[in-house]
Amino acid sequence: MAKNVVVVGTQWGDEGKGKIVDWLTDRASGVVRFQGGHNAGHTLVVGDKVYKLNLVPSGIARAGITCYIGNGVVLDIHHLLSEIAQLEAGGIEVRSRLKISPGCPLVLPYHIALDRAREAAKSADKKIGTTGKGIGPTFEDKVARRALRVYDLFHPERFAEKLKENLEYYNFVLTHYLHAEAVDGEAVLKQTLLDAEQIRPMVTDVSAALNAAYKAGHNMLFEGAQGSLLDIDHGTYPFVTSSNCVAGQAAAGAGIGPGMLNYILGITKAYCTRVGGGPFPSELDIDTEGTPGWQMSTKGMEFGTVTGRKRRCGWFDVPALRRSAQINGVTGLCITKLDVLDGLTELKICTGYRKDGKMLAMLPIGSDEVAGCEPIFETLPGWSESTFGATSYAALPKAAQAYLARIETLCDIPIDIISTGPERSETILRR
Ligand code: 2SA
Ligand code: MG
Repeated sequence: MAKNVVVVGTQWGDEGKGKIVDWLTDRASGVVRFQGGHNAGHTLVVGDKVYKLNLVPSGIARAGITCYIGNGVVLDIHHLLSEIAQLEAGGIEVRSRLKISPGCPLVLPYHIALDRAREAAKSADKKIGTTGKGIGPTFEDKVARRALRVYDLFHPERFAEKLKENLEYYNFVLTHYLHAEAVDGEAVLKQTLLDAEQIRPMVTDVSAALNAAYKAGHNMLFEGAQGSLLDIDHGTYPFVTSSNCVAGQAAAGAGIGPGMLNYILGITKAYCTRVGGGPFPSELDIDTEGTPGWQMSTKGMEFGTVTGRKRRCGWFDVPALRRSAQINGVTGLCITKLDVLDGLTELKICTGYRKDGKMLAMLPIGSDEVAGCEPIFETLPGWSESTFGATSYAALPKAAQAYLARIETLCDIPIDIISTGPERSETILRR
C-alpha cells in the first residue's frame, strides 16, 4: 500500500519545508505541488549546490523523482521556464520529469500589474505585503470563472478571445481606478503562446497520474507552500495569501481523494517568523543588537527567498500552533532551526493569549480578532552548547530536549523529526 505524506508549514511560511521534502524524497517516487504559485520560495542545499525554487517541486534535485504541479497551483509559465533553464544549467534534467496539470490557472502580466497597483494604492497599515507576483488577482479570476487555464494555451484563437475580454476589463481597472499603466495585450499574447510550445510536452492529467501511481503502490509527497496561518480561510485574514495552504488542499489541488493522504507532517520553526503585514502576537524587536529577536533575524538569516524582505521574528507561539494542528490534522511535527536559539540564556514560549480579560488557548480566526491578543509567556532555561548538525536526540543539550518536550506537551503532538542544519544528514528522526 502506498503511503502519501503531506508536508505543510504550520506558521506563516518559511518553516524550512523544502529541505524536509527533499530529505523525505528518498522514500517517495513523486513530489506534488497543490496550491500557491511562484510566491513560494524553497531553498535547497545539496552538497555544495544551492537551488532557489519557486514552482518546480523540491524533489527535482533527486534523479528518478517525478514532479507534479497540480491544478491548485496558479502558474506563471514564463517564470517556470526561467526556473527550468536555471536547473538545466546546473545539470538537472527537468522536462522529462515535470508533469503540469492542464487545469492550472495562468498567472499573466496583468495579474502582476494589478497585484502591485493595488498594494501601492493601499495605506501603510492596510498593505498586505504581497510578494507582487500576481497570485491574488489570478485566484480571483479562477473563482470568478474567467481565468485562462493551461489547456487554453493550445487553442490560440480561444486564448486570444478570452485574453481580450479580460484585458478590456482589467485595463480599465488599471488605468481608471488604480492610476497604473495598461497592459499591452498583443505582447502578452505573443509571449505566452511562444512559451506555451515549451510547456506543451509536460502537460499531463496529474489527477489520473497520481491515482494510478497510488494504485501501483508508489509513495507520493505533497509539498505545501506558504504556511497554514496564511490560509485564505483559516489564517489571519485579510493578511493571508489567496489559496488554501492546509493539508486538505493537497487532495483538491491535485485531484485525489482525501483518504489517499496518510500522514500530515507539520513543519515548524523553533521560533516564529512572518513576512509582510498582519498580526503577530509573539513578535520581538529584531533591530537591537544582542536581543533574542536580533539573534533570530541574523543567525537565522531571516530574509525572504522570493523578495529578499526581512522577516519579522518572535517566540514560539503555542496557540498559533494549536490552530494549525487542528486545521491540518497534523500527525507529527518537524522542528527546524533549533540551532538559531543556541546561546540564548533563556527562552520564552507563548502558551496562550490574554484578550479583553479572557484567556485564549488558540489563535482566533481573522486578523481583527487576533489584534489585541497579548501573549502569555513561560520562561525556560537556554543552552550554551551548539545543536547545529546534531544527528541524534541524545546528542542535544538537556535544556534543548526540555524545550522540545515542553512544546510537545503544550501542543499535544509528537515531534517526529528535528532538523539541525540545511544538509540532508543534519536531521534527527525520532520514530
Ligand atoms: P501573496 O503574494 O498574495 O501570496 O502575499 C500574501 C501574503 O502571503 C505572504 N506570503 C509569504 N510569506 C512567507 N513566505 C512566502 N514565500 C516567500 C519565501 C516570501 C518572500 O518562501 O521566502 O520571498 O518574500 C510567502 N508568499 C506569500 C506574503 O508575505 C503576504 O503576507
Ligand atoms: Mg519559503
